[in-house]
Amino acid sequence: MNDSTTKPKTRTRTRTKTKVERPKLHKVILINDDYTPREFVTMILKAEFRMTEDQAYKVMITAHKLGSCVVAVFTKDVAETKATRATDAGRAKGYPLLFTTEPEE
Ligand code: TYC
Repeated sequence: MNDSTTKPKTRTRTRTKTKVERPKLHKVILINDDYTPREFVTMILKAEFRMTEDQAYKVMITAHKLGSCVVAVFTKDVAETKATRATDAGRAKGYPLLFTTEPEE
């Protein structure tokens, strides 16, 4: 008696399932401070985040009153680049204006 008579032949097949996950979006958050002029914050929001005067003013005043405000959501790279550019624009004028980022739930 040999192996072929005693053992049922089985084969394992491997299937690859490709899973595409949506990249997590990241929030850009505007942080309030006591020194940056309101008009400057509004101007930066318009320039860097393509907001209208109305939208920019609402975001600025929300951060002013509550301490922070979500500006917009982007892919990680775009959020970080925009937050850095906007923060640097304030620093160039000597303001402590700060934009941070955090991943969405
Ligand atoms: N609090 C600032 C002022 O009274 C204005 C301001 C608003 C600054 C929002 C930063 O994220 C900010 N001049």
